[in-house]
Amino acid sequence: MSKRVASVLVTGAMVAVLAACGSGGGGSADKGSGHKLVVGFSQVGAESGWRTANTKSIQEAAKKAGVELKFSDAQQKQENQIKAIRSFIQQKVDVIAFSPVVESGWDTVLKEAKDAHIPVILTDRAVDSKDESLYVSFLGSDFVEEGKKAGEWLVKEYAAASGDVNVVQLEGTTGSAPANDRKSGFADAVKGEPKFKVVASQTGDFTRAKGKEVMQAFLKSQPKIDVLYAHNDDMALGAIQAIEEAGRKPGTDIKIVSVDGVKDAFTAMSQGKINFDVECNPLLGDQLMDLAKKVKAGEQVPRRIKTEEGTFTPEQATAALPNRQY
Ligand code: GZL
Repeated sequence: MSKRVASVLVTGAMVAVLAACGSGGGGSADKGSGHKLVVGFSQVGAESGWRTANTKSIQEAAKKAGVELKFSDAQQKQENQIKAIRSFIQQKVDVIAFSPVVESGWDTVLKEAKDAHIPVILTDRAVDSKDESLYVSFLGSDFVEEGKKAGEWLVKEYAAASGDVNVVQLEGTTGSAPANDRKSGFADAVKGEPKFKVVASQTGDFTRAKGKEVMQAFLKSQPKIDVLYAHNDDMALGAIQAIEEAGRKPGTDIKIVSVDGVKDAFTAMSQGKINFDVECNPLLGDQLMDLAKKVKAGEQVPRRIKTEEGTFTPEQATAALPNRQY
């Protein structure tokens, strides 16, 4: 069974303080000052099973840690996240945390938070800002690594194949860190193997509906599809519907490699419909609350905290299904 390691791997000179702070659970976050720690969190949306698990993890962790959480759902719109951050600044929250829906366009509002002396923590997705003073820490996965793992599996899976292997790619939200990085990591992993041809690549915006719609278009426009690489399970699950409605067998006629590792994808794997899944861990809540407490207390925290994740074959997913939390 693939080892699912959600340990914290700390980069940079700082010593990891997260492990020392235990589960972050229990007790109030006010350290006897009487003031409850207030965190403003701007969430991308509710576009996928991964996202709802991430939201649940953050909300439950806040409750457990005695943190007052002001939570806003941006419905995948950057302007809504910017509005939410401005509102948190007006409310003078202690810490702002968010998962940026796209990488660019954050400097202005993050500068406003900095001028208001409110520290910002990035979770899940990164920003491409050059000014590192605009946030204190980034907690989340390495998406390039995830794309690489998907590509490496494909290279192994088709090691004996001689002819062209036609790949279609369902990309995540345009401009988002996971879409950019999972695409580049995958491309790097297969670039030495000319047999792999990415014959079509388009965004499915991380949703089932769009994933299905784009896969329907691929099936119409592409004479030969051997593999689907989906940047998340929800798009893969939508694509499975399209493949089956076209009278083809997902996992057999068209092999599928995906990312996230949500329960519904594990069920599809147990049915032979998805061939490999690269895990992306959404359970960041406890680590985020521990970070927020330390940041508020003025303690040193790591600039980059990377969650370690596993990969799953159908056998491993089937075995993991009964205990899968999300
Ligand atoms: C990855 C996260 C992505 C997931 C998708 O950390 O940002 O967004 O892979 C989700 O399921 O929509």
